[in-house]
Amino acid sequence: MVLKESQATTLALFCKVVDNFGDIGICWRLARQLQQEHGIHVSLWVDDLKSFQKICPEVLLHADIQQLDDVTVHHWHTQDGQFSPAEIADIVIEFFGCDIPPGYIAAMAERTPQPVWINLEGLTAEEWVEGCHTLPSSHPRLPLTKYFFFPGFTDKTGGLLHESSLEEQRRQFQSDPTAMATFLGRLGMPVDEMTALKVSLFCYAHAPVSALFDAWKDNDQPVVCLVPEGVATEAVRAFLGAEPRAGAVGTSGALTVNVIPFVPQPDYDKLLWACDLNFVRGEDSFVRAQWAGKPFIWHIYPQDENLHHKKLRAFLERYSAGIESLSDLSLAWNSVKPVGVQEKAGWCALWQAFETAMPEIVLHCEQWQRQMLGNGDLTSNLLKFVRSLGSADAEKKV
Ligand code: TRH
Repeated sequence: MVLKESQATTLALFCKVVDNFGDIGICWRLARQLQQEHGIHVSLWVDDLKSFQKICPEVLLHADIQQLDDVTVHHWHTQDGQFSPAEIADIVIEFFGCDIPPGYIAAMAERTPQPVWINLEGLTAEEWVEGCHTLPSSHPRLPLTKYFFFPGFTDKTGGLLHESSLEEQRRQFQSDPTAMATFLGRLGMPVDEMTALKVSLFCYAHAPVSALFDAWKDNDQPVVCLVPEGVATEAVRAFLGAEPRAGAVGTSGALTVNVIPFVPQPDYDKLLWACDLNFVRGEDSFVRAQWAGKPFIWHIYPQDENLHHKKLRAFLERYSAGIESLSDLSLAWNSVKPVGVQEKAGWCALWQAFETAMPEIVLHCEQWQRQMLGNGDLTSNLLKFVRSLGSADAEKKV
């Protein structure tokens, strides 16, 4: 890839929102970081503006093209369309094997110099990733090569998304109890509950939420569970005996459940930072919880033939550092080691063991963060890789 000195590097990022918001959550983060920290002109192509708007309320639903945080956002609503080589970016990223429009690919082949084409894959802790990271794949018909880029937890992978100012922002927020209380208060959490164990809950609908609620009701110290609207609706409705709309709140025994609004993405980080324990899911909230420096429990996205069980075990093998109660609760939460719904004693025991280990887990979180930061951040690693493919000219530009 030879880039002209006089022009800024351009990058097109294609994102198909398969389900939920995770895919656009990751791509939006990546797009902003490329633009803000590396001065790259990013065009983000996304097929589902409604999902995008959930995490970024500034998104206009009916705009074909819009400018958001200096990123050009294209509503990608068709596979048709012709492109000229001049319209093709220097770097083209398809997220998770989404099909780039054939007209765009044809123009990529005609462009001189050719763009660097990357398929950004999903995150997994499995070992095979290290062998596949950065592997090339030739296009069956056109003179184009696509490279597979894997995020991951080791220095033989692309690492994790992490903005350069994230640590500083988190530390500032967490060292300011008033800011944290004001933030939680804005979400609807009463001031007199600030001393309770604060838990945020983000999971898929099949998580055993009611079983955990039952265990929390009997907890020694009060637990406040903050649930964004639209999450775990059945269990929350059953607990509250009312519609789980933002603002709804109910208490039973030691447990208070507060339904909070689904917040914009930057506020979600603050929610993770402000809570003592976070239940997260999928990929993006899972990674953000690792940067929050607080204990977390991951609900993994379910896959056919229980493939996700393998992925969960692979992560726990790397992460849990022999803290048994952390693995046990994680496996039960994902029904890998099922605890019967009625087995309240089982859930109470799992929870109590985990709660006791929380101080140890907090220390472990810090150590894990340092280890992950040692792998570099995904955006910088990706650009380093692009540079390694390019000429000396390209090196100066990226
Ligand atoms: O939405 P998800 O379930 O996404 C998943 C994963 O990306 C998974 O890998 C993918 O294959 C699957 O979708 C189809 O969970 P995830 O990844 O945590 O993304 C949620 C996003 O929503 C994340 O960017 C954080 C954001 N969010 C907010 O902005 N505000 C909120 O209040 C909440 C709860 C989340």
